Amino acid sequence: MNIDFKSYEPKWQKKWETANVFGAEDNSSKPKFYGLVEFPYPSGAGMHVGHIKAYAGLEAVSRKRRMEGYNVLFPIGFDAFGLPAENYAIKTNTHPRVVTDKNIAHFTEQMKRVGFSFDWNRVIDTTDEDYYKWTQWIFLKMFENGLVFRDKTMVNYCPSCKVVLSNEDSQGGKCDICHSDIVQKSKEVWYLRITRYADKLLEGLEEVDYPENIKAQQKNWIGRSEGAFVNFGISGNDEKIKVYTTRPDTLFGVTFLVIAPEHPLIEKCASMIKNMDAVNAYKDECAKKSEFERTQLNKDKTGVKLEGLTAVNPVNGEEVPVFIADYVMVGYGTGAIMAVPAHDQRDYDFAKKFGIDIREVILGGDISKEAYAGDGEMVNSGFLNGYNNKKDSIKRMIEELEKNGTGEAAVQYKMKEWAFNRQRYWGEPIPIVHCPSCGMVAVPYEELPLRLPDVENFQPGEDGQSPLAKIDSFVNCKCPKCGGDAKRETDTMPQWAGSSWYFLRYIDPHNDKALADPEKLKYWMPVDWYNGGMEHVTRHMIYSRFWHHFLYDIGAVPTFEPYKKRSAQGLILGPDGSKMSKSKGNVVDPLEIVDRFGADTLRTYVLFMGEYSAAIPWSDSSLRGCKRFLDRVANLSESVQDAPVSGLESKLHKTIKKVSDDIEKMKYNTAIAALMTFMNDAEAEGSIGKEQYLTMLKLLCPFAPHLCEEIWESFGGEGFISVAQWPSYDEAKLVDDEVAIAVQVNGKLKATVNVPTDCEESVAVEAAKADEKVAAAIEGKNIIKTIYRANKILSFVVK
Ligand code: ANZ
Ligand code: ZN
Repeated sequence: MNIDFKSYEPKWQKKWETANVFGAEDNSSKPKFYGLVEFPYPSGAGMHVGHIKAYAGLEAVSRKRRMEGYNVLFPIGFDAFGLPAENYAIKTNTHPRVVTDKNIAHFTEQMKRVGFSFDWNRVIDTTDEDYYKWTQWIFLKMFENGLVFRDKTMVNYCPSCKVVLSNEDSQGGKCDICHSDIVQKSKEVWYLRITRYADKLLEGLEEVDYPENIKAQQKNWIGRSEGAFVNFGISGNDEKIKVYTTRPDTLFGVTFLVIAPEHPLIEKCASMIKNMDAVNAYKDECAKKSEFERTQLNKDKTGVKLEGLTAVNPVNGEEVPVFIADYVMVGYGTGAIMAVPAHDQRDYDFAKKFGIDIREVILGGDISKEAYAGDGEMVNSGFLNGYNNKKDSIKRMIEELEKNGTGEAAVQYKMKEWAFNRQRYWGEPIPIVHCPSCGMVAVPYEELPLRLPDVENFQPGEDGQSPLAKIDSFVNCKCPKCGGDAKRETDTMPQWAGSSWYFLRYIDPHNDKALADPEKLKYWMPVDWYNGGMEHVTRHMIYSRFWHHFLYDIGAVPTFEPYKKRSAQGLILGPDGSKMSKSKGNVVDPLEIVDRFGADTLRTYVLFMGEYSAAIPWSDSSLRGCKRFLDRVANLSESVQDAPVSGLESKLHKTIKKVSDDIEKMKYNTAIAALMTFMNDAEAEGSIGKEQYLTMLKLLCPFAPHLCEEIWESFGGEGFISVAQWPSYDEAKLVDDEVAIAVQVNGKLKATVNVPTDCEESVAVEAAKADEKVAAAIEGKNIIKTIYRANKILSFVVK
């Protein structure tokens, strides 16, 4: 048996490609399976072993599905717009197109050398104009449907990358790309109105099969909150302060208001505020803090009272002071809160520090010690006195506010609108024209794709302008509506645009009439199983679900949810147990492993190393163990005989069941372990039947397909083992092998009964009592003694 993987691995990769073994069929009567893995960003560094693990999981499932008779779509592509290619282009003065093509070619070669069963006819590249034409098309549909807007706001700006970042890309106050500190900057930017889909994003979670932790993360990210807006008047002025509260029932307990330091009311009421210097100094201080710092619960409370300004409580006419404080965020709710120190800990800490009244309106706590957030009887609360649960009192209070026109029920979301822009070159141009007389005008659909122009200099402009702004021939254009002189938008779309719909394009990657043919979409959608990283749960996963819900609403896709099932792989850590990183020098290069041990060993190892969803350190010795296992499987071909080996029959059927079940549960490690055990058993027997051996190879094929093809061929197997029929097991053979034992009653042989080999006494006794003759012999008598010798005899002494 040839065990030189260097000769047979490339051979089978070529054969698979020539015979198009893994091509998905569009018009098939077979049941379909659409397995999706997160397409890579083709970085200059090439593939990481993490990619291999991320893809090897659904690779095994997809291969099993093909063998089970499914028409499988298991595609791959490249998410290739983005900063690294552009930064590299700036550094080396090479066009990002050139860099990207080179990286894609490198990734492709690497993935092919691992033998993944991707359908290479359907590869997509988000930077391809035939692809981004449709990304722009979706953007224009959203524009048409009022989901796109521009707004001047404070944005997260990375001074080092010179880009405006979404909240998702600047979590913890750090730039996701270069990790520098984010500063707040006022800028007019593009937004997608994702909050309009917040409820649908929540509803959709009810119908999908995602792990609970993923659902919970998405729910938290969306952060639906039910409460009320309440309008406070300002004494001596017509202005109002609108607050958002989840506890309108505590309105009688309000002893001050707090507005965010950036709240526009400060400018509006500047003439009334007597301590503007102190106010401005505080504002400057806040601008330096990240949102993350500001929202830490137990941080020391700071703030400044707006001298000269008092607010009027709409339920009792009471005048209360107004503060600015950084624990109130301008971007959430209305940027203003009614403070109820007796029942909110942040307000409590603030009131203690600034010597403000703490007024109890719900009994049950000890407000001399801390705020009480629980339920209880309402006191000091006018018409709410005597109410004793918050559900009823909130309802009653909202009725009152709505009746008086001083407030209303409201729902807020933590999720903010999606800042949809980058001021860089290597992205999809936003297809909008600014016309002095018509305003913002969509580029006509028939003019898509709006191509990225060629530029010489990729350096971003100062003040966060895109390099596109420097290209007059791109910028100057005619208005599509009135024909007058107009200017093109020069922002490009963010990294997350192209990946928000890519799974749809795989279904029909070359269509130039639609993003995909509706019939094909109907056949293939939804994605049956999507595997990826936990880091994408609240960004890519939410964005793409949002786009999909929108496309569903305009009738462009046939399913509401894009992904039926989602799973996540765990990281591969460096051999030292820390995260793999270049700086630590603990990165394992997958291609080096392929060269030294073979693709099959690498594939088997990344799935064998431990629980799939866990973070596991790389281990060379365990890798070698996988190599030895595969070599022994190959060597076992020397011990093959025609007839099945009876001692292996039951074991084989148990292995079929175990491997089949475990792959479905992503318990790849125990599936591979079961195959190892079976191989040990076969070695111990000294021989294995040909059919038994080939069955074992079929089970191993999803993990180590090259070796299995090679052996299959040498045994004259028909076609490719990669599409041979997946083995099924015989229930009857799952039971342990049986032996016949003699059953005596008071020394007389009454029967021989079949019991499992080596079974315990209690099992043998049950089996014996079930026999008619034995039952008759002991009927109505007491068993005073049983003597049992496993696999031989069971003897009852009765009286
Ligand atoms: C009065 C009150 C009394 C509140 C009480 C809570 C308890 P979620 O669940 O997160 O929506 N809040 C509102 N806007 C805020 C902002 N921009 N920055 C910081 N805090 C803000 O919580 C909403 C609650 O958080 C609101 O309800 C408000 O405080 C505060 F016993 O109003 B509450
Ligand atoms: Zn015009």
